[in-house]
Amino acid sequence: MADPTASTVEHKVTFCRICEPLCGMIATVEDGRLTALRPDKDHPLSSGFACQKGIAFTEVVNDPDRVTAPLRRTPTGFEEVSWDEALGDIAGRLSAVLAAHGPGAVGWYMGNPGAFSYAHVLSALGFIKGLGRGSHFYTASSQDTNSRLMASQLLYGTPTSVPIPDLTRTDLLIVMGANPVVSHGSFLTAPRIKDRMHDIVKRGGRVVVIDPRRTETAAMFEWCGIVPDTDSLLLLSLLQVLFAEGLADVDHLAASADGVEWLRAQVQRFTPESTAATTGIDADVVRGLARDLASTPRAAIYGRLGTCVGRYGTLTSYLIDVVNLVAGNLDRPGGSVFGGLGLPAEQWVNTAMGAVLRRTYRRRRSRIGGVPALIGSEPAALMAKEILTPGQRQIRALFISAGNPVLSVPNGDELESALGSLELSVALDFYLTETTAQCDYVLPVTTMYERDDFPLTFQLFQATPFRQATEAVVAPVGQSRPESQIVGELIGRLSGRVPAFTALTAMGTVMSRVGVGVTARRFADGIIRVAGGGDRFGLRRGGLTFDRLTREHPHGKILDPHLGTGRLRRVIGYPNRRIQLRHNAIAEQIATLSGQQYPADYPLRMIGMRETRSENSWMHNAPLLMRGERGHHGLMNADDAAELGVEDGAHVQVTSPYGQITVPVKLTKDLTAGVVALPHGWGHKGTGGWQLANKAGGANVNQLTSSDPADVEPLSGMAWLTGVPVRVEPV
Ligand SMILES: Nc1nc2c(c(=O)[nH]1)N[C@H]1C(S)=C(S)[C@@H](COP(=O)(O)OP(=O)(O)OC[C@H]3O[C@@H](n4cnc5c(=O)[nH]c(N)nc54)[C@H](O)[C@@H]3O)O[C@H]1N2
Ligand SMILES: Nc1nc2c(c(=O)[nH]1)N[C@H]1C(S)=C(S)[C@@H](COP(=O)(O)OP(=O)(O)OC[C@H]3O[C@@H](n4cnc5c(=O)[nH]c(N)nc54)[C@H](O)[C@@H]3O)O[C@H]1N2
Ligand code: SF4
Ligand SMILES: [Mo]
Repeated sequence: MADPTASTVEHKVTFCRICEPLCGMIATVEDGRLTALRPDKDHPLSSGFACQKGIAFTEVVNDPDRVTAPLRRTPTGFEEVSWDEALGDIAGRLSAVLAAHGPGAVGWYMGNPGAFSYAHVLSALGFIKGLGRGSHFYTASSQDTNSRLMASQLLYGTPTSVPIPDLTRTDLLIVMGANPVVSHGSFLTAPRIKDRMHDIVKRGGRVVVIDPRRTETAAMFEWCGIVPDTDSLLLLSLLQVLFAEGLADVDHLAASADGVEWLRAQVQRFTPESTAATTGIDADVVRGLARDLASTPRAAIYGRLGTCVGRYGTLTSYLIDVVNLVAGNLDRPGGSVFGGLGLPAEQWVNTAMGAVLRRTYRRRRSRIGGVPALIGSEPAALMAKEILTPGQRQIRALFISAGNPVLSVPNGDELESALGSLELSVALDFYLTETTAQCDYVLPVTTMYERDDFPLTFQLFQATPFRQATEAVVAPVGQSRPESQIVGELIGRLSGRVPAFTALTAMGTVMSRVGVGVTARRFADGIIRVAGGGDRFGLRRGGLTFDRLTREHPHGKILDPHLGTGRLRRVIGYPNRRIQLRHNAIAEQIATLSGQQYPADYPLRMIGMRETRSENSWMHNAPLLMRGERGHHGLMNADDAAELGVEDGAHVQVTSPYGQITVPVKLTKDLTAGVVALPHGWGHKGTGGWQLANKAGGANVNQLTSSDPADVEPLSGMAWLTGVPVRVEPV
């Protein structure tokens, strides 16, 4: 007879969704509770690798500090309320705001983890856009990728065509402003990315890292130090050499791009000798790199966060692609190539989408600062001012899901106090953070292991074309609910008051309870089915569906050993299917490059720094990751420190024109002179409910960054997060 006290233990195949490689995981579930996570040896790409954060996620799921019931703020702290009460009050107050001020008074900020849940993205977007014209939508991408997307919009006519390095075939990888050994790769889904880079060297190739810091990646390969925020000049010099030395791939250029002569004229004056003093890179090194890029048949430059968040993010990203193009490495095996979903009629999809997105970009501007709205989202750096500045479209109600903008967006203090002035603020999160603790309601959401998933956002960036989907491995903890369900209930309650929602509910799409989740899943299933490898709704026998992926290919399925090339015409969104090099906006940016001045009393430059055991702001409450009394500290060049009388481990005051923090610094030789590296995501000052994180504390580096509209990158709305002028003083 079965022992009724015996526990059931299951091992469920799934994958991690903290960062972009999406490593395979095996979840141990005992009596319905997640008790352990270990790397999946049978995952075809991550093959037994997972990092410490992935393993530590059990502690997040079961965190005693986790919010597992709806919370309402009262003058004396948060109180638990029922879902019905919370949603009823939110819907009522939102309706009042809408009735009095219209959709322009409502905003939604979706943070980074949102991008890892297809249902979250689709429901948040559907909700805020469904409210009507004028509503405000923000994502973490204005602190992360918008400049990269903008460069694609200019070059290829659509922000969604973003090339990635053909990692598995390249023989020369130039990594600019990325630290994949710590970040595990970004805008690039490549499990075991460190091994993949070592493979390049093993097959006789090279990896060169251009970075102000000799990072964990640079230390393993070749390092070329650069002065922060000067990459555009380096890239212009690479182009100057490629043209001047006759190394440009003129046939490829003529066949695929318009504006080549214009480009040649733009770069002419940027000889390596003329830029060396500003970039800190010798002319010989630049010439060598240009020659290697042109003569190595399989070579690629790859830029990421460090090249996106300077004052010239769009220009730098644009120039990275242009160097790849001119050196003959764009859309070629081992070069910089375009992933894709393998949709039928791909080029028509891109043309149509490009036309719509370019039109939105031309027409929609932020109320404050007049910055164009790339991919329909506004610059989060301006969110506080949108809340605080009276007038039409002033934000009075704000939803924040999967984000901690008080720590992640420039001028955290300004945003924190702005949140307090809202008529309604609602967070969808499982922690009380520096941000969510300022909200009227905190609605508890499921973690990634409590929901099904298909990583829709990351399909385009896979170094090896691959599909994996998962079902939830445990039931929602406590009263938590998936975001899509919460949104569905709100839509149901707003029906009759918001026209689009009334239509949706009337159409028979049951937009209450699980309705939105089901609709989103149908959409994801539809994408899987029409995309490469899909069953094309029955036309292709044995092809993939969402269900078939989870049931028959739980460890995922490689679709192709390599990315496709020769795809340029299909990924371009311009009707003439050619790359457009010539843009007045680019010429204007190039013209301002040499004239940049820094205020004299801020002689140093601040850069960011990601840490192996952090994920932005939100994994500082997991004991496994905080072992060894971990805390916040910056890095300083040892010679700079000696000059200022700063000792190793000492606390220093860092001051920028925008704010001031105090932080301990370690001294290092592995940093370009004049540079201070400060990790973001710290500054847990006790307002949140994560006790271990609060104990670790730290400073909010985004007190040093600017939320002035004049400091937002004008083409893409990107926040300016690197190369910020600072002064350091011992305390
Ligand atoms: N462990 C860990 N992994 C993460 C995260 C995390 O917080 N922790 N965050 C995730 C997220 S949200 C993202 S977007 C990705 C980011 O992924 P990456 O871009 O690979 O990671 P970063 O560490 O931000 O790398 C940026 C690099 O640019 C350098 N840099 C700064 N300024 C400049 C400059 O002006 N020029 C050049 N050439 N380099 C510069 C920095 O020194 C740094 O090494 O990482 C993801 N993965
Ligand atoms: N100075 C400086 N600032 C930066 C950066 C930098 O390099 N330097 N990097 C920028 C970058 S690249 C990024 S992406 C942003 C990140 O900025 P944000 O996305 O605003 O903040 P995170 O710290 O990632 O916080 C994520 C929040 O989501 C919650 N969460 C986790 N999983 C889920 C989920 O499944 N659902 C929901 N609803 N909530 C969830 C966590 O509890 C946490 O509160 O920071 C940016 N800010
Ligand atoms: S590298 Fe990223 S995806 Fe892989 S286990 Fe670590 S956190 Fe998860
Ligand atoms: Mo990011």
